Amino acid sequence: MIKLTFLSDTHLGFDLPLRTRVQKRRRGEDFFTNTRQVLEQAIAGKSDLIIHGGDLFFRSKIPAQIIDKVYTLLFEYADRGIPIIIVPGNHERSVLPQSILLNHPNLYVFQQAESFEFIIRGEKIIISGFPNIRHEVRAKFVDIQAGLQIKKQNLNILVMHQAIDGSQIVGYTFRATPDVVNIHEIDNRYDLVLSGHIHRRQILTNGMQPIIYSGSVERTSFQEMSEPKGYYEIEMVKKNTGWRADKITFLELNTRPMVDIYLDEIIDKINWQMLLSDELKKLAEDSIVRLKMQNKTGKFDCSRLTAEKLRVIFPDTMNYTLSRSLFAVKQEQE
Ligand SMILES: [Mn+2]
Repeated sequence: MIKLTFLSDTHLGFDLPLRTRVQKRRRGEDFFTNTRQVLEQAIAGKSDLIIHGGDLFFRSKIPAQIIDKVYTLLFEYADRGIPIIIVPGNHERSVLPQSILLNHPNLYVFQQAESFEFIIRGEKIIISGFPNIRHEVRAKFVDIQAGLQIKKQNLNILVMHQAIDGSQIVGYTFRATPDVVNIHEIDNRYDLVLSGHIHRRQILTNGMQPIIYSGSVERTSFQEMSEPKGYYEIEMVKKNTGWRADKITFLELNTRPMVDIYLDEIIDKINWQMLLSDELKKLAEDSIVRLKMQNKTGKFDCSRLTAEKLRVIFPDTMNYTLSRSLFAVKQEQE
């Protein structure tokens, strides 16, 4: 049996400014905490390989200090003996920043379409993959795949960072467009397909092999507010007919609650600050709050919601964001 830990979309560096004028809670450390948690559990659970499906960082231009913080973390776990394989995502512009820390022999990063070989307990495992293709992946996929190694008797795994036919986010299913991989073109000799990019965890199938999205390790937007976050542990077993995914387990990570507060009944009252504060007292103290309007066409004075005032109302343990609906209201008044 070969045990894999699969995570993706860690978006490290998100909401982690280096110098800030105002001291307030940032969400950045939550992403590091969950990433570390996955790596820690992979070690404790004796995974043979850790695979990261991309969007390691939250964007392509990253301050050096954050690059070092991320790579130091990877280096630390690679040094504990488990190979870590990473496919660069779209947020990295398909290339990870260079660093001496990436030279650890247990760190593998796809620089192009290529295949990495591992021998584990006498079994040959080939992990093939390619950095995110931003445009027209559907037209390119067959050619890319042809450049990858695949041998029937080995455990063959394909890793990517793409939308695939049938993958879903809230209210949308990706299908048959130029930037979506054709699920029927995935080589049936792969025993397992792993992908990053879609932040909702899900398993697709084309009748050939499981196609797994682990989703993001924390919520990057309110679109993901109702989705559990975590990663997968996958046990591959060699049967007479070949390798099979014998056990696929989603392991949930702690996430902070995301909550919407509607201001319609509050915003025009003289004591709106107190009313909002009362609403916040009903929430978990680490909530991430979005302020919203239900009635977007009403005449409300949203200019009251200055950062200065909100900072006083919100406890330091919370984060808040303003919904676009508030700005829509404001515009209508002008
Ligand atoms: Mn992502």
